[in-house]
Amino acid sequence: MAAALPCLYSFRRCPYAMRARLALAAAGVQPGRDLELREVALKAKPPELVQCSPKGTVPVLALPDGAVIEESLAIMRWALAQADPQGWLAGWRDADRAVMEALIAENDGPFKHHLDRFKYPDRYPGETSESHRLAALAILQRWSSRLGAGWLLGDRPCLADWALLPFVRQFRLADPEGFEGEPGLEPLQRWLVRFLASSELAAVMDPPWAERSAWRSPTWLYHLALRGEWAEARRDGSYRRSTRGRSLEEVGFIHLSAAHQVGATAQRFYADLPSGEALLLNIDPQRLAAAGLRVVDEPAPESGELFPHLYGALPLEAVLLAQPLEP
Ligand SMILES: N[C@@H](CCC(=O)N[C@@H](CS)C(=O)NCC(=O)O)C(=O)O
Repeated sequence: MAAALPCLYSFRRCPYAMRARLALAAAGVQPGRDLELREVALKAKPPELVQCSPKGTVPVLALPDGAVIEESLAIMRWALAQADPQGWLAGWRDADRAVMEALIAENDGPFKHHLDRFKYPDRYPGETSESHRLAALAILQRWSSRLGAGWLLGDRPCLADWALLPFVRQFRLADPEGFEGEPGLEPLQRWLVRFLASSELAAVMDPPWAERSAWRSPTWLYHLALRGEWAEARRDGSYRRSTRGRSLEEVGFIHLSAAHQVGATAQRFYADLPSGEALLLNIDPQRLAAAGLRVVDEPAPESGELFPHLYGALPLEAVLLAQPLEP
């Protein structure tokens, strides 16, 4: 049996997860070979993540010996302890490392605080987005003044550059034109542009570092639904399709798949659909049981392979996530 790999729970667009992936990639860690990567949807966290890290944030690195690293910065340090060929931490003096710590603390504390309130004003009623934009900008001005030689601590990037860049990227995304037109920020604008165009960033924003759809938990059940039929079910309050072109009433049960069966089911019955027309429903079997519904494993007529069958209509509250099926 193959040895268990460390497992990284990640979310593609999360700046904390991005910095962790950047460090792991820099250390030469390869998903599939050295690491299992599990992309999660934050609104439907798989039980495996919550079990190993009850606080439920990403990134989380679960090691084969049972240790769990729950903070992005700690994951970066773990990665660099494996290998640090670009010298993110290696080769710097203690005083430089102390400056890195202080910059990262300023980012994770005050800068992130103001960034959230500027970027998501709806989540913070009573707060003025503009005052938070200005407070974040004041921090960016200070960082910018450090970038004379190109990077925060000199002429090569260090841990702090990689730890801060995903957050400055987010600040820009909230108002790209405003950011690019901001006077007196040229060194920081150049620093960010170089990062945005970098092969390092590109590598961790695409598979295998960042899948476009969530990892499938073996503890959940799955059903492929047509977008229109799912929209109808949401209006009606429950879903009553058995499989493509057949209703629950016609068949007597709803066809489901286990995690490992989704790919083959999608290929067999939904491969001709335009992208986005088939949705993968992630179903919590405990919620089915709580609703008094029965799921029975029964053989498919031709292959004899056992598939889960749901006897009854699928209640909306048992569906944790409806995600477009990726080819
Ligand atoms: N201090 C943590 C913060 C991680 C964090 O807050 N991640 C966000 C996503 S960007 C998260 O998982 N939020 C939980 C949620 O949205 O439910 C770290 O450095 O790893």
